[in-house]
Amino acid sequence: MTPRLDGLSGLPGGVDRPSYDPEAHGTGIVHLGLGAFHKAHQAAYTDAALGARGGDWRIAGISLRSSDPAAQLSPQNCYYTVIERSAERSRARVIGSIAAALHLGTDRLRVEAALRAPETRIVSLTVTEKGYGIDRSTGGVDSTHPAVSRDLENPNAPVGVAGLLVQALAARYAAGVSPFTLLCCDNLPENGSMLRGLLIDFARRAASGLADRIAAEVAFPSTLVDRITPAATDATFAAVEKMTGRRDLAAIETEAFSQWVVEDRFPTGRPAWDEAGVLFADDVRPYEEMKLRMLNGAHSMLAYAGFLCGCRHVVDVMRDKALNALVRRHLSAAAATLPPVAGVDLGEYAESLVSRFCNPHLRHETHQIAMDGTEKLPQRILAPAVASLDSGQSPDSFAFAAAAWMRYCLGRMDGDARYNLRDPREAELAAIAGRSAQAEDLVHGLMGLPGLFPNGLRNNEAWIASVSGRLRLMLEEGVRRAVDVEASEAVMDADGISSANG
Ligand code: CS2
Repeated sequence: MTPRLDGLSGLPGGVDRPSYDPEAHGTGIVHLGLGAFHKAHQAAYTDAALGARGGDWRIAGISLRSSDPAAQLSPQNCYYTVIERSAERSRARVIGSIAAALHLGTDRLRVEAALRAPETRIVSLTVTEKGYGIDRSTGGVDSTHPAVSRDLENPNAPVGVAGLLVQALAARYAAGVSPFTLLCCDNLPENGSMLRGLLIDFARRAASGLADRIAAEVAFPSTLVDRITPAATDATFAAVEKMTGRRDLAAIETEAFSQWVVEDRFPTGRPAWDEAGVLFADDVRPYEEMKLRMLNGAHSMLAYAGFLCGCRHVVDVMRDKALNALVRRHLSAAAATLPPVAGVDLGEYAESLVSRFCNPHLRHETHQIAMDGTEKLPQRILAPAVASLDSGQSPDSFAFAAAAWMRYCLGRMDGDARYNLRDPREAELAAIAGRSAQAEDLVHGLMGLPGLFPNGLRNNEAWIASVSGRLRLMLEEGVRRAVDVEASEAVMDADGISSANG
C-alpha cells in the first residue's frame, strides 16, 4: 500500500517541497478556517516566505466547525500537497508552513492557548462570508446569527469568530500581552474594516470593556485574496498519489495563478510575504472591488445560469457559446462600474479571467460557487447594479444575474430534478418560493428579504421590471431558452456599440 505523506523525505524529484526545515521554525500565526482556500493561498505564501527569509511564522490552523481538517492533517504532521494546475502543466508542491491543526470543539484548551500565546502575532481568517455574523446594514453584529447569539449569552465558551477573538483579546490584555494583528482573508468588501466593526460591536454588547481598546490598539489590514480552489475530490487524491507516491488525505488542487494584495499595517510584525509575491498597497479597496465585481460577480452569474443549464463545471459553462458571451458581457459591465485601478488594464484583466475560467484541468463546480448566494450577491451583483444605474449604464447583466439567482432559489431544474440550495437563509428562500412560482411574486418576495437588496434597487421600477421580465422568460420557456435570448441580445448590443464606435 502507498505510504501516507508525513514528512519531506523520499519524495520524488519532480515534487516541490519547502527549502527550509519546517521543524526549526516556531508558530507566529493562528488561522481560523482551515479549509481548502487557506491551504491553497495564505499557507502557500507563508511557506514561500519561510523559504525566502525564515522566521517563527508557522501557522496553527483551527477549524471552528468540522473536525475533518484536523483529522486529515494531524496524522501527516500537517504536511500536505497542493497540485497547481495551469492550462499547460500541473505540478505538485508539498507545503510545510502549517505546524498544528486543531478543531475548536475537540481542542478548545489548545485553541485558547494558541490565541493567548505571546508568540501569536497575527490571527488570519477564512471563515466564508456567512461565518462572521455581520449585519451589513449597520456594520455591527447580527444578533440573530446562531454563533453570535450563542456567544453573547455564553461568552466563556465561544463558538463563533467574534466571541472567540474578543475572549482571546481579553485574556491577552489581562495577562499583559499585546494584541495580535487581525487579517481577514474572506471575499468581503473592506474586509479589515468589516472585521473591526464587528469586533467592536460584539465587545460593546458583551460588556467586555474592550471596545475602545480594540478600536484604538488592534490593526485590521484589509486584503484581496485570489486563487480559484475547487473542493478536493477522490480524483484529487488519486492524482496526488500518482504524482508524489504518497497518500495524502489533506491534498488540494488549485490553479497556478495566485494573488494577494495586503495593506501593510502589521505593528506586530509579519512573515516576509513580499518575498513570496504578495503585493503591499496603502489601500486595497480598488483591487478588492475589481475582483469582487469582475471575478466573483461573473462567477456567481455563470454559476446560477450555468448550473441551471446543466453545466457541472465552470469550464463547461465557458464551452457553451451563449454562456461564454454572457460571461464576457458581465465582465465588461462590471468593469464599467469601476474607477481606474492603478497599474491594471481592466480589459486585460477581463481576458485573464476568461482564460482562468477556461482552464480545462480545473474541475470547479458551479454548485460550489452557487452556495451562499444571500451572502455573496450584495458585493458581487447588487452593488455594481446600483453603480451602473447611478451612472446611466445598462444594468442588464446584473438584472440577468439576479434573475438567475432567483430562479435557482426554486431548488429545482427545468426537468424538475431537485438540488440543495446551500444557503444560510435557505428556510426564508424556500418559504418565498413555496408561496408562489410567479415571476412578479418571486421578485417581490426575494427583493423584500431584510438586509439583502439595497434601496436603490428596491425602489427602482425599471430594475424590477428588468429582473421580472428575465425571470418570467426563465420560468415560462426554460433557462436554456432565456440564456440564448439574453446572449443574442448581448451580442447585438455589443455589435451596436462597436459599429457606433467605428
Ligand atoms: C467563488 C470564489 O465560490 C465562489 O463563490 O467565486 O471562491 C472564487 O473562486 C475565489 O474568490 C477566487 O479567488
